[in-house]
Amino acid sequence: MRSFSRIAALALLVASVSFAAEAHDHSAMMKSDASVMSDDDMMEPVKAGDLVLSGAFTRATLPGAKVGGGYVKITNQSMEPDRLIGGSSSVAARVEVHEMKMDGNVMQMRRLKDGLEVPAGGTAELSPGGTHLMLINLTAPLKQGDMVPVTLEFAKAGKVELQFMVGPANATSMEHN
Ligand SMILES: [Cu+2]
Repeated sequence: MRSFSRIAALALLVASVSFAAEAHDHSAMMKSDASVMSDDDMMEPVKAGDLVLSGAFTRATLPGAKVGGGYVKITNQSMEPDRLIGGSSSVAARVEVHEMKMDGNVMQMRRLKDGLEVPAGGTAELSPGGTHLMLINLTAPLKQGDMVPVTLEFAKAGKVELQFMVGPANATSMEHN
């Protein structure tokens, strides 16, 4: 009886140790992979006329943050160029198209008044550190795992609503490289 309980206790100890090790490995993996989202998180590409929009994502924001970024890849299957001229969202007062530009030694962003061209048969990519959508005056923090509806407006294709997946604050891409 005594040896049985000792074996049972040992088995329990081994089980809990291996569980802890597994939990630890898992959290380490989650941490190192936090900036890249898995294929499971990716939205299906959205077709709008001759445009295909894919990999739409935004990033989690801290409470009180006024702005968030929006990133998406736009492919134009037409022989004519189109132009992303703006957008709107229920989670922000305004949505603008911004570019990053060096001003002396300082990287600044500013609104592209004429929007962003999507070349004929080509691609325009909005990405962190580059041209992006700016969600201005957020109505609430963007929470990781949520979906945010954003309507993009194109000169030719018109208005297209799509869902942006909210990734981690440091997400760099939703595309699997
Ligand atoms: Cu911006």
